[in-house]
Amino acid sequence: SAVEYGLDAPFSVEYHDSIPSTNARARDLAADGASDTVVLADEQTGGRGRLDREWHSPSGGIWLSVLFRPDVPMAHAPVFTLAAAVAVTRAAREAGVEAGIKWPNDVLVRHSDEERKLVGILTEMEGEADRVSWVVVGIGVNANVDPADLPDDANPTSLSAERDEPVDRRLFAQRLLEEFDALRQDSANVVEAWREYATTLGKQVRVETPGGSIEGEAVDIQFPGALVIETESGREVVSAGDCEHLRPI
Ligand code: BTX
Repeated sequence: SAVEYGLDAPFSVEYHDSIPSTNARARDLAADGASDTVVLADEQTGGRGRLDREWHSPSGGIWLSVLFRPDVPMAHAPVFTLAAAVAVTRAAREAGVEAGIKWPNDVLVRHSDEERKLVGILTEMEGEADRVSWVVVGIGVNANVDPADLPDDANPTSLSAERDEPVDRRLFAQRLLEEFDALRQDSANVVEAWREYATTLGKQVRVETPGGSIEGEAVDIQFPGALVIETESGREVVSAGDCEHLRPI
């Protein structure tokens, strides 16, 4: 069913009942020269995660992509993934759901036995090394969806399952975009805000990267989004793009 979004956001908003992928649509808009645009859908039929994984996007979620053109070098762009994670965590907490952030791009809710995945974030970009041309930050929020309709190997949860009642999607998207807008213009403070919600720091972890696995204590996050791991042989810094999996050990 169509949602009456009518967002009062610092972006122009394009709404779809159903679309293959809001990120793909936002990339097309970028190629046409657009900026400061949000693509929002009730359902995606070809939602994508990182490393070309599938992102299940049934009707009832908040599937959105933010297209903008920040004046930053390419290497700084990962900070916008952190900004999105902070923004969505704040919106979730305002909606009564105690979410936290698992590096690099998951927003989770802790239950006694496990952490369940509430949100996924996928950032894509294009440009030159010294300046990005555009960034698309895709944010998939399991809002009013039944976790039973999502792949259970991912331990999914949703806002409606956590609250036992549906969330007002218009209000949630509005808060999320307001927070994101403020953070994208204040990227130096994003890392600090991120630390406040991080569930990864202080834990023993194993990170799988293309170069092999790295084990140790996750001790800090570094601008623009790398994880610092204290290993037996010293400190290692893993960029978000190199993380294939992160597991507690
Ligand atoms: P990721 O690669 O970190 O996570 C993908 C994995 O998450 C999948 O392999 C699957 O196990 C699990 N998964 C799939 N769907 C869900 C779901 N709805 N809830 C919980 N777990 C799930 C995360 O990638 C990045 C996802 C970004 C999605 C947004 S939605 C708007 C935009 N459009 C688009 O196509 N992608 C982004």
